[in-house]
Amino acid sequence: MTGDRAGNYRILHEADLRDYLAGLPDIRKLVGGEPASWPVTEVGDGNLNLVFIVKGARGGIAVKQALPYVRLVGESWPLPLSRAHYEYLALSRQAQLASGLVPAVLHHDDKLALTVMELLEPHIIMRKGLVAGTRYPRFASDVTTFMARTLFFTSDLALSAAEKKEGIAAFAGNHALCKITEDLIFTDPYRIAEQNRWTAPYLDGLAAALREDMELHVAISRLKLKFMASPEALLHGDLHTGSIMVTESQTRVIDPEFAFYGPIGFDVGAVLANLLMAYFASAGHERAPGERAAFEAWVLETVEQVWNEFARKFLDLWRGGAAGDAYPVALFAGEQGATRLEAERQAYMQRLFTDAVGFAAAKIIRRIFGLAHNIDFELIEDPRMRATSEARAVRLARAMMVEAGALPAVADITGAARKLRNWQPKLAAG
Ligand code: SR1
Ligand code: MG
Repeated sequence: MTGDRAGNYRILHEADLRDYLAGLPDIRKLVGGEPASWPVTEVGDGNLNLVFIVKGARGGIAVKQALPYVRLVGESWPLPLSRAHYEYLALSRQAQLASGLVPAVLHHDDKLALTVMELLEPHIIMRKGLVAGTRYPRFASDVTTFMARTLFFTSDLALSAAEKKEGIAAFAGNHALCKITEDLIFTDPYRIAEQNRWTAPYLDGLAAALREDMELHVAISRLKLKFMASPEALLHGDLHTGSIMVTESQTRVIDPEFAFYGPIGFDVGAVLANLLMAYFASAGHERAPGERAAFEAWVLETVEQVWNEFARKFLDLWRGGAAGDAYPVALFAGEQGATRLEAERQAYMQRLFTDAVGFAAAKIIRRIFGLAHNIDFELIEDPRMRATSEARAVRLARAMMVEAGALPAVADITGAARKLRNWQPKLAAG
């Protein structure tokens, strides 16, 4: 049963929430002390939901409640509460598959579209750390473990056909969240859409060029079709650096409310895109030339590690005795079979790489011309500098989307990014 159909939903304000939580014996014990003394603070800065932090004598918790509309836009844009149900389902599956890399769920209420989770402290949203120029030594290893395990073990390489189809069915109702992605990532940035925005007037010419670029329109439409029609594995669905909380020694992937069965490259591409945006935005955050060079080098190294480590871990799982109904063992017997299957694995990974690069490009372009932007660029105060960083990112993104053949390996992408670091785009006059 999902929140939409269940009734009894109400938006909880601080005092209501305190009373509600006080009525949950396990939560009350965990937080500790008298509920009347618990500070409850709404801290959500995402686009969709309410997020509260509640602290008590013994500990703290985080509480997420879905609103019946898009927070960023308001009540004029209704959105199903059922997304909280899919997020809970995804978090539960991810906890089984990638233990320790997602927050522990302590309580879920479908009717209130509310989930109580462990409080991640002193973790911060990774995007904020990247803006500050902080390096995260565990990140590449943790995020690739998360992706390799959640994507491999929910794919046809690991599941029977029946299990896989039941998985697809369990998430099929999350189509309103998919529709957000289909519109905001794969359609709107390439047409006149009311909610689009960009760093005007500097990027006016680039925005207009995007609307005329038929090669790009074909490429983005192919990617959209792949997103809509390739239920390869259970995706996180919104795996940007705002959906990851970090310390220098820990990584937690949060917020899988966009989860559904889709193309594996979409999650991998999201991580690559957000690192590349952090790289291009970095020039706009430096106070002295070269000040962030070590950080920028780390970001590009991390881009390479994310792809290489993901591919290695995914392949290891596959080689380690995949029990899924795809590639039946009986068809690959003997030395010849083993050799042919290994060649097939390599071809599969090359295809995943091409998908990931295309999706990464789409994710960069949407953050510069679509509705939802990110603080990597938004916090660059000087609009001309911001537009310069954004134009560099768009130049790489276009090449990634329509000239994929010229960038066949991850080192080609990072090499191209490095070359664009000081490129001076022609901007419209301010
Ligand atoms: C209207 S929601 C805008 C964006 O916020 C989420 O984080 C997703 O990325 C979505 O596209
Ligand atoms: Mg989110």
